[in-house]
Amino acid sequence: MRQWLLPLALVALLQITGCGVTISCLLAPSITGQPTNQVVAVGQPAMFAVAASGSGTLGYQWLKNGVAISGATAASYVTPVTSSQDSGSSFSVTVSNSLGRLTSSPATLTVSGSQPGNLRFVAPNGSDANTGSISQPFQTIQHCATVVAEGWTCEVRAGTYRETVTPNSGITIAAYNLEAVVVDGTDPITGWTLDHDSVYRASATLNPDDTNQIFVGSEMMTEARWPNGDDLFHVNWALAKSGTDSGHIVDSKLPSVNWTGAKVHLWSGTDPFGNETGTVTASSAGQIAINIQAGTCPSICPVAGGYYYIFGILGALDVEREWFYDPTSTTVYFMAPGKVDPSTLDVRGKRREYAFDLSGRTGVTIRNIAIFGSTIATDQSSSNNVLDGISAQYVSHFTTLPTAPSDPDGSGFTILQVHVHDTGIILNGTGNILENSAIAYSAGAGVALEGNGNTVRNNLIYDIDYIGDYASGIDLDGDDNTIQYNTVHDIGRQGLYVNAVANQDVSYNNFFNAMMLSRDGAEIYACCNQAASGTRFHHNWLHDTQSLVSGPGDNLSLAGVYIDNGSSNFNIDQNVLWKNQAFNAFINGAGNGFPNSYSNDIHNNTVPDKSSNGRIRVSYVFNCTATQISDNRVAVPVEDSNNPSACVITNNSSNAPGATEMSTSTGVGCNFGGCSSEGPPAFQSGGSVSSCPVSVFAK
Ligand SMILES: [Ca+2]
Repeated sequence: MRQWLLPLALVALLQITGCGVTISCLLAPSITGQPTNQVVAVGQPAMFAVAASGSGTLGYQWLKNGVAISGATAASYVTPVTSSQDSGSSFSVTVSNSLGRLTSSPATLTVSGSQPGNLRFVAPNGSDANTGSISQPFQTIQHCATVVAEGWTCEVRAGTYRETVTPNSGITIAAYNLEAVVVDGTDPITGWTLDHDSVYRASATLNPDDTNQIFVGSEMMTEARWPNGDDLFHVNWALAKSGTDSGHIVDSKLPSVNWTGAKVHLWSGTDPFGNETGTVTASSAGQIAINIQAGTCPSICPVAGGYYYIFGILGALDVEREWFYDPTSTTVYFMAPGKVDPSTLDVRGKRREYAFDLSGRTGVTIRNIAIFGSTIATDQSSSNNVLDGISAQYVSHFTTLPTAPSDPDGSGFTILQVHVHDTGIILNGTGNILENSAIAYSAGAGVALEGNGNTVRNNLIYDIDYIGDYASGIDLDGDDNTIQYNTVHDIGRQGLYVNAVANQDVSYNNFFNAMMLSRDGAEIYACCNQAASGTRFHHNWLHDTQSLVSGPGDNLSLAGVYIDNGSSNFNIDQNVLWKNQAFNAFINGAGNGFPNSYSNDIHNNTVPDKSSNGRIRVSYVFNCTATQISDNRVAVPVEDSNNPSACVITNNSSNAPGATEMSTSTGVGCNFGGCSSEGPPAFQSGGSVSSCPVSVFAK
């Protein structure tokens, strides 16, 4: 597994506090992430990790085939180099504190029979004219990946590789011996000269569109903007004032800059369930004229009280970390951190969209490789590829939400769909697997799950959809997909956007902190007029949905799961939902001309949430007789409102069965360093809800 898990696992341990500073909540150990099976080549080490929580200092003891391993007493364990005799061994770990001890599920080590004859090596100091042996390595991954045949492996040595790899089918590309390998989509920017004040300029050809990013080391810098601020989610918004309309923003705080030609980003309207962008066409004191996409008012629309910022103009470049790119003169302007000469820093611009392009490829495995400022693509003809142990940061970036060329459903909200399907890790085709990977920082999706029969398992996906459209932690298109054991958190809008509804298994995931830059949505959101078949959301944790700042539309749904506008036939059971701002589960039957919804079944979930807003709500289902809300363990009554016919709402109370299959041995979410989160509170005897979270839920 991954070298970076070691420090992250230690950090995760420090973060597990359960009840903050209170001392009344003493928790026995529990395992929030089980060790997973590992496959390594002969002669390589393997790494096993566990995520656990509990009060005080946790003790660990790893076991091989049930026998304690001397010295293996941390949250993760790296084996000695493996031989074929190790294949089939079972590894588990006992976790203990003063209140108890328990042993994890076993994980199996498989040692694959790769022999030196079908290995080739790549190293930054190699040459593509070499033979590819370990002492005469190639220099580029691309060269290795196109000269070896099916069944061969490219072993990549430590270093940074600036390329887009389009490999042969059937090969494996892996970090040799868990060395730190980065495939980087950025190139250095050099040749800086002082332009004015502390702003330097350099000649560089970046992209002519809205996808440019500038980095210093691993930190993303900020495209010049007003008001100043560089947090992708806790945005420093300006507030549009009285007089603002669909063609103007009025704000006496606007600095006296000629904003003509700048871009504007808005989170504004009566129900702003998406953000919008536009261009500034004229500028005067306290006012700008803007050109925004038509058709979204009043829901998503420039209005007084709406949030906005202006960006993409040199006149806005006035603080450290800000940059501006002029595509006409191919010049980058930059005020570096500390106002230093950028020549003294590692300044880089994004130049490549993909680290790996597996379009049309079959049977490629990419393992234990980090990617930066780029992502991995597949297409409709990609099949049976495996992405394992990928650590990806800044996968996709864009800043504008243009009108889409087509509007198939005629809703006029095509700005919501910008880059929903072609950003993040793009898993298209069939039979592909993304597992044991961490994906962070995407303006669009974290994973765009476009094809059929693909699997997304045991991944950590966070800081996604900072553009605030319908891109999601996981965008679910195509059918027959499996989404299990993922932790998905801190998302501009929904954690999971359900766009295809046949035979989807969404289970054992931990979704939280969705809807940070949006309204009227949920951790899991299905819309509109979707008729599901064989699709089940079960054994998930769905919690802590909230908009980061209040405003118009803030009283609408910010739910755990939300079946919206005429969608039908979803099965939602054995989930635990809590601390979602408005409704833990919500069926909104019909609206906006959509047909009636029917046959949604929400049963045997546990909702340990005392807030009156934490109820399960069923509204506007015009024929509700086939809708069932039953056996849910809830602290507040189910809301049955505006349903002209009776819904089947039975046995929901603090003494109902609830999620009977969620117990202390149930693993939820991913299971490596960084995956731990606070668990749900618990119902207590008598039906009250504890004020303390517990790491796993037990009735
Ligand atoms: Ca600025």
